Amino acid sequence: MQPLFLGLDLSTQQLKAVLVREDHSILHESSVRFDQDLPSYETENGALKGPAEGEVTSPVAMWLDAFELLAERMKQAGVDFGSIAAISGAGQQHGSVFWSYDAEDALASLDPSQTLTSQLSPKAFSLPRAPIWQDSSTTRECREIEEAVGGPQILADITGSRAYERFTGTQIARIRRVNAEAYKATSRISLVSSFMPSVFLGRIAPIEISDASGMNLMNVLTCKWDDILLDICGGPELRSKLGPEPVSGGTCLGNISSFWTNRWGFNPNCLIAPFTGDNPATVVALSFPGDALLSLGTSTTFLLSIPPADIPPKRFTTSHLLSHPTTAPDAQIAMLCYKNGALAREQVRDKYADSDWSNYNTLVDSGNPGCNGYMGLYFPLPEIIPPGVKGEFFFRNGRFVPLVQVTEEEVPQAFQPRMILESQFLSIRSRIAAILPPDSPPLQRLVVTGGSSANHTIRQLAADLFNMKVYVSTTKEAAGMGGALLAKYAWWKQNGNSKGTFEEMNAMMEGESTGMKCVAEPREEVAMQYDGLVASYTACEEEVVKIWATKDV
Ligand code: XUL
Repeated sequence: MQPLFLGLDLSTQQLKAVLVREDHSILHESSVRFDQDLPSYETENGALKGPAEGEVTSPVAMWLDAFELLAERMKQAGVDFGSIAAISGAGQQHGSVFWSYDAEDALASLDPSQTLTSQLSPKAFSLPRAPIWQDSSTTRECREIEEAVGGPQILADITGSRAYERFTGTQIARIRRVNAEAYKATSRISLVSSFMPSVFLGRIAPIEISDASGMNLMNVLTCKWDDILLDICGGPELRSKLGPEPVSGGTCLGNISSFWTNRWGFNPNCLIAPFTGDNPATVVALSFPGDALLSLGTSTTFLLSIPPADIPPKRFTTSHLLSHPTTAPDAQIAMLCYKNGALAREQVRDKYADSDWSNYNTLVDSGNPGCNGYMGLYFPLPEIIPPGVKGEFFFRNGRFVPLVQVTEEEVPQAFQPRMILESQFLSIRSRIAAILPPDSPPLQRLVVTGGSSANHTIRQLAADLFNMKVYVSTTKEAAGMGGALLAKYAWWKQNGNSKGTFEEMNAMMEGESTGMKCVAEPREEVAMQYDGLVASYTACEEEVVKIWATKDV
């Protein structure tokens, strides 16, 4: 029997499965979309807003239902669960699941004749809704934690990031403040990525190092919890709520629980490995040294695998430094993350291109770089970069056009599809030099992934604007694929390669998994025009930040 490896990706809008063979080729993919497939939870794009300003959550029971539905779909498609040798995966970063004191018992005694949801929800959770990465309700806690350690740069020096609203430490601090009862009733706190293996193991799994870097609670160089930060965010009891120190990718956490063997026919020897965040999993699946990764999903992220920084530099004030899931301490990941990615582009498509991507592309293709002097910054959700800014901001030849004055003449509608792409990408481009380690060779390739990476117009604009050749991988589901590779890594280490590195495992499979195809090349004269636009973008963004500070929109 050929061993198979399952990678699961619990993202904002769906749960996906990628099942691969030992040579990393894909045997099967399935998915469950939360809004469409589980409408009773009434989520919009997988999330619920409110009740408090800035709060964004997802129902934990919906995720459990999604596990059942996904398993059902895989079974219908003929997947032989008994052949799966190991499971790992990826979760949207930062989201947290609060377990009750009944959780360990409930997980350990799951009855295979009943569903996960009926047995775990609500009794195994002290909060029925998990705060997710789109949440921006913790500004007060962000300032408090930064002040308590001596400022944002000091926090970034320790954890790899200054305080961000979505990071789990401040989320915990806010729940402790506004819902002390729930905090008290919490036995353990998981990230989305450690919640998933917990359900497979039948006990609460440790948190993984790369995803732990998105909490503002772990020392990014030593990969250990920082007691001072733990105390600031959750008091002395937080250490026990977080469980053991974070673990590396490829560790073997144990075997799958009898619930899964009896209910779905999994092999009792199936290994469960730590899951990581969706962004680190994408790096694991697609990154080669010298590549930049642009993930165009619900969020936009720009990712670089970099050698470890011995002196955490000033440059990390708007970017993040994450421990590498498999290669820490010899590598780290630098990341920029934007909340307004695909959903913001879709809003512009719906408003100005008749909700149709081919109309959208025609409008983009008929415009010029720099949109004849127009620039538009679009932040329907409070943004991460620049922090907290919300709304739409337009400029004509560098001059701010207040929204009340926006007429067809001032800001032509037909330019907007191109304007949003340009400003989203120029924001990244203006920050690349700052996140590259000093003396780095120029980046070789831009690997694009995520939903919008299938759009040829967006690929060409990226090639021109970043002045890099754009590649796509044959692997469409990069995070799920990264999860499947992490599953195989744990299994491979258990099977005679205990000291082997992830890179060694992959080198044996060269060419099988990561077929990269060049899909767009920069056009020299267009790329030169974009070089000149970086400074104009930065000036507009600075103006937006000033305007936002005075709320004079
Ligand atoms: C990364 C981030 C998002 C989520 C999306 O910091 O917040 O990219 O991981 O799933």
